Amino acid sequence: LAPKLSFDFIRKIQRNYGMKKIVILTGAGISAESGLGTFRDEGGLWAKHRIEDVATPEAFARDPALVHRFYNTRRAQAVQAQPNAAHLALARLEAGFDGDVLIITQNVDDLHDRAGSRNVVQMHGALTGALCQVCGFRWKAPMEMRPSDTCPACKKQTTRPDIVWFGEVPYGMSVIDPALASADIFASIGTSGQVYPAAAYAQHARRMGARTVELNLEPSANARDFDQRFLGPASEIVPRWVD
Ligand code: BJW
Repeated sequence: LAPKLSFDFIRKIQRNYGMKKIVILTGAGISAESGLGTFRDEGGLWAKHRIEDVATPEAFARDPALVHRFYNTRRAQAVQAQPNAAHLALARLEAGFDGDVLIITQNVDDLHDRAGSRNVVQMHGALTGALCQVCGFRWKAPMEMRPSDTCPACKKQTTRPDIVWFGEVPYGMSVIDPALASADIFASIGTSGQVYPAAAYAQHARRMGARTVELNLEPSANARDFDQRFLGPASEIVPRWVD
């Protein structure tokens, strides 16, 4: 369940400013070649569903069954999906790098985890998580969530997917902010740069001294914030960048 960083690692990135640090922001594009749809590309999720219907707290209050169906379908797709060469390359980078690698992912799938990356913040939550809207308890989501589900802790019918919707505060801010401030390299992979606060991270890291790199199919909305760019499918350009 998000966020899931070891306490040791948090201490390390906050204190060891002398170490080499790579911060990597990933978006839907890195999982596209694993068969998971992006949001804003042609035929993407937002072409089939209105944000106002499925990705806001108001939508969930209005029609929880519809929102659960949307996330149940995506949960089933994510379980079937496998990490691709880009996820695996980032896990290799973390294992072989003499310093810290932090992945901040906007993705709610668990493909970084399953690829073997250990230091991952899922800033927009996780399909594998369920959250009680009343007591804040979190647990592993069943494959099919329903409005009638009860919270294991408070027993109320107030459960929701553990996803960060528009208007909600993303997870992991207390880890992300110091990591950006002390990054030597900031890389952005497969994200359109249209959703904040993630869209501002490159600018923020660069102002704090990081070299910024974008890896994407096409330049993102915040393309001016990068010192360097590699264009192409993530499964090709990420392994090339890492190895
Ligand atoms: C490939 C590829 C391949 C394809 N290889 N690449 C006005 C101005 C500024 C901000 C706001 C504003 N009005 C409202 C806001 C805030 C709002 C926001 O940003 N709105 C904008 C739309 C304007 N943000 C929020 O509400 C956030 N919360 C917030 O700001 O809280 C305040 C706060 C912050 C910090 C501290 C204190 C307070 C919450 C945002 C929640 C986003 N939620 C979603 C849905 C839930 C998760 C889910 O269902 O999965 O998260 S929206 C959706 O967009 C999802 C994604 O994580 C997110 C980003 O999308 P992503 O990953 O970039 O995907 P795409 O499809 O856009 O792009 C894919 C890219 O991949 C493209 O570039 C392709 O080219 C590329 N690609 N195939 C490489 N094979």
